[in-house]
Amino acid sequence: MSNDGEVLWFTGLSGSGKSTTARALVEPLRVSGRKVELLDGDELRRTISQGLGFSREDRIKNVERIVFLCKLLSRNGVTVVVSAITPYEEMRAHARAELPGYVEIYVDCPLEECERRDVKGLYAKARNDEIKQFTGIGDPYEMPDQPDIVIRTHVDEVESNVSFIMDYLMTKTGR
Ligand code: GGZ
Repeated sequence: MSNDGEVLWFTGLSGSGKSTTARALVEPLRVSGRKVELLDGDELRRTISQGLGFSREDRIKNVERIVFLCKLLSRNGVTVVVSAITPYEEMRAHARAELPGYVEIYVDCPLEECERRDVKGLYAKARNDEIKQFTGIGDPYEMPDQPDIVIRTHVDEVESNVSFIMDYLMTKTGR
């Protein structure tokens, strides 16, 4: 039997609530006895993916690097929580194929709601053409084909989404 840690991979639009939910999940995962590492797309782009842009090619490179890190961590029993837009099905298929503990969590939030929140003002910039290839505006977000979990951040609270994910893991892994 594999002792790989789970890789809880949050995918969704910018501003959909991926990072908020991912951060809130860390503590309950630790309480359940897991060693946990959080990999946030935004932070990784300032470190291991510094210099990469948002072309299809660069996004794929970015995600490949994250998958590589996940592999190292998860095969040593660490549960990894990833928050990255991961907009293309091809990338998610790669992550799924490479990572035995991969659990895909689609953070479902309508574009209009993400744009209304516009926490960092990026949607406004994208609408003004100041940011090209912004996901959902000038670049596609392909809806996940086969997510393991779907959460709806415009309908449900963070705590209830976190409980839902913990219940899923309990059913699947017994802890
Ligand atoms: C999408 C962009 C872009 C463009 C800058 N498209 O919401 P944020 O601000 O804090 O997180 C987003 C982050 C996306 O990085 P990822 O590594 O998650 O993307 S991917 O999986 O597609 O490689 C957003 C910001 O960077 N950002 N320009 N053009 N998001």
